[in-house]
Amino acid sequence: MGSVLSRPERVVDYVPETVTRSVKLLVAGNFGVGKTTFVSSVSEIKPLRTEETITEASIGVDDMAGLPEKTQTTVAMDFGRITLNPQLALYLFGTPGQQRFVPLWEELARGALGALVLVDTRRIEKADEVLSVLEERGVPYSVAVNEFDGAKRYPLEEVRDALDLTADTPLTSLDARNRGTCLHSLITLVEFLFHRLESRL
Ligand SMILES: Nc1nc2c(ncn2[C@@H]2O[C@H](COP(=O)(O)OP(=O)(O)OP(=O)(O)O)[C@@H](O)[C@H]2O)c(=O)[nH]1
Ligand SMILES: [Mg+2]
Repeated sequence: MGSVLSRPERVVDYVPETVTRSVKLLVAGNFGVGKTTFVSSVSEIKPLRTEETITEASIGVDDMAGLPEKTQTTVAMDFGRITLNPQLALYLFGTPGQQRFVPLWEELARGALGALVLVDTRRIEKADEVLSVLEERGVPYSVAVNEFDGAKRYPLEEVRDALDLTADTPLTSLDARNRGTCLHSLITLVEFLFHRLESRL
């Protein structure tokens, strides 16, 4: 097996026989923060996407502010897989970002070990609801700032304060189009979740 950084051209559509452990993770975040892009960047199988074209029916319902070029939105989920090391497969479920789909999370969150929450610092206040939903459902999470082109960069400590994250919540930054940065955030989440599990044994 090659490095996870060199994607095997998505020819791997089976789970390698060496895999002994599989983990379900959510990729969450509010509307348009880059969840579908993230799952697509990371997945070693052709990701399942359930995107629909945004229509006029969205006006006044979905939060389009700051996203004038967005034409598609996830209506059910994104799905991808990555074999992080020969023994460990991650199944990634990207949530739909629009508020009206939050009830769907109930199903998606079932059995998830944790969540990676993407945030866009230009609309950081929108992340609060996402974090609350995860906290209510007892899903542990880490946070990653998706650094959009042209968005102001803030020190991560400022982001931590703005989101009121606890000191042990992992916080990273990434570019959802860049596989290496996405993997870094994913590995940080997995290490956090495994340490958390071990400390409870
Ligand atoms: N510049 C830049 N653009 C990005 C990045 N990530 C996503 N985008 C773009 O931002 C838009 C929204 O990305 P999506 O991946 O659809 O976001 P999403 O969170 O899945 O959106 P919903 O499913 O509607 O909630 C798309 O046009 C992406 O091409 C990024 O890291 N940098
Ligand atoms: Mg999406």
